Amino acid sequence: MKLYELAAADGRRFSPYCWRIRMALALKAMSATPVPVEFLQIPQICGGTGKSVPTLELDDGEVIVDSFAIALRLDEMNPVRPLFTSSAARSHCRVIEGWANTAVAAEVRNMIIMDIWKAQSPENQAYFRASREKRFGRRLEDIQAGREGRGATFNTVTLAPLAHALGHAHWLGGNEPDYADCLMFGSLVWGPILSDFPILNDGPVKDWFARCCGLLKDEPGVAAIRL
Ligand SMILES: N[C@@H](CCC(=O)N[C@@H](CS)C(=O)NCC(=O)O)C(=O)O
Repeated sequence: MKLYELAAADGRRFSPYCWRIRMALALKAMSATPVPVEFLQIPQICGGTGKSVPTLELDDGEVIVDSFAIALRLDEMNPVRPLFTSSAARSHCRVIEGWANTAVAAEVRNMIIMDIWKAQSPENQAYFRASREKRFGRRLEDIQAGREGRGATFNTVTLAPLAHALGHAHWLGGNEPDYADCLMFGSLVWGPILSDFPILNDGPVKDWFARCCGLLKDEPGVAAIRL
């Protein structure tokens, strides 16, 4: 099977949603052939079926778009080392997904949005700037401005629920990592992949993030992460 993933001009893979699936595959000891695509190539994935990344294309031609749908499908295909151990776990992961998307990944994006832009090829820079400035109603420079001040609040307020959970268990999945860990890891990892701006203070979240990096040390880009 093939995993279409977002790549920067130099090949670095940085999408939070794609990293969720990269980690999910690693937890399940499954593999997919990576197909790196840049922003402007996304509309052509699988003849236009894959409208966003990650997109998973199975060997029989089935195409699955959306990271959560892909995670559910991976468990159907291979129930060993489940990403979701129960229907309650699936439901709780939806809560974490909503929070991860709207608060965590969004705040990381706002702190590194110029770094995201810089990492693209010229034509993808133009697309990224135009689409994001239209979506957010502000220049990229203005979105990122003041990140030094926001970094502290991000750690003490936004990430407080994560630090709370990690005070009670080694992983968000409890004794073993599960899809909850993938959701949060993906939402954070694009910071250190694309930017020198430090997004994590010392503490339980940073320790857990380092444990996730340890699990994924063979994935391209992870060994280079400096926290
Ligand atoms: N809900 C989707 C969101 C995926 C998503 O938004 N991916 C971004 C890349 S990080 C994308 O494909 N963007 C297309 C674009 O900006 O043109 C998921 O979880 O897979």
